[in-house]
Amino acid sequence: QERRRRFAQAIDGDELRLHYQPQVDMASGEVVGVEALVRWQHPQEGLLAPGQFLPDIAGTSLEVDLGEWVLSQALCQLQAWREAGITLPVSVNISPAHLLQEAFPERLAVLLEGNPQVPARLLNLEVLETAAMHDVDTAMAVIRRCQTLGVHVAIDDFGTGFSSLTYLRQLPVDLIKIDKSFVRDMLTDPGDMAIIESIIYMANRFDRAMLAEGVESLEHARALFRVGCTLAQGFGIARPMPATHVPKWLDEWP
Ligand code: G
Ligand code: G
Ligand code: NA
Ligand code: MN
Repeated sequence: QERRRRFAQAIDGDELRLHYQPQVDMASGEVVGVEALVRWQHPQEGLLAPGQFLPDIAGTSLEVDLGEWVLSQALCQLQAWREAGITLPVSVNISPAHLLQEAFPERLAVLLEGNPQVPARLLNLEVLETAAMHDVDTAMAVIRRCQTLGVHVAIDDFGTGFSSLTYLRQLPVDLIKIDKSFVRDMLTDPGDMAIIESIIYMANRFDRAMLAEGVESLEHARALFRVGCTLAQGFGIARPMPATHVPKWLDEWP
């Protein structure tokens, strides 16, 4: 497919960018990290969001190539920020193709060794609940081996996979990200609020940290705080931004 060939060129031709969206603790005001989100700076079509190209490469080896690029780029950025005196954990989205690859932890180890000044604990892998569901045993083994390297693992879009309870028990993740679809309507839809409260209850029972995504307003932030979720990410806190904007944002953040 033409689109795929073009994307392969984009990886090699330096057309991909990472934007970073802050994650904060509303209780302490602390910035706990940033999530790396890929963009394609297309020479003709402009800055493309993942939704405009990820579907084209889903299930192909390009997904693995993209993941490699994102990981090494994020590690370079971690190193650059540390050299600038900024110690900031970075979360990276890992595609199902990577999570279900038994060789992935070794590959990750090599990438980490390539950046010896970056402590592994500053890297956080976000895996999709739905990806883990395809093959729980492999996902579990891969997650554990990544954690052995020192990296943290979060389960992304939590609650959208319909088997949340079982997977929460089996997957040894450090952080649960409450999907933004539940957060969006939590103020008006009692069903969504009930799901959020249930996720928080479960996360506490299983002793996992949790973060709400899609926090767009102060009202959302307050409501989440009230039900016991203090970690948050969303347009109401900050939009994803280029790495060059992050130091200024950190300076201005309360
Ligand atoms: O940034 P945006 O809201 O457009 O992202 C849309 C989707 O693309 C999200 O579900 C996000 O998880 C995914 N995404 C963003 N960056 C990456 C990436 O580097 N790798 C993978 N696999 N998915 C990503
Ligand atoms: O699937 P994932 O959780 O990785 O999705 C991250 C995506 O969500 C990013 O592409 C980001 O642009 C988007 N996003 C981040 N904050 C908000 C928000 O407050 N509202 C909405 N609608 N999308 C958000
Ligand atoms: Na994510
Ligand atoms: Mn998500």
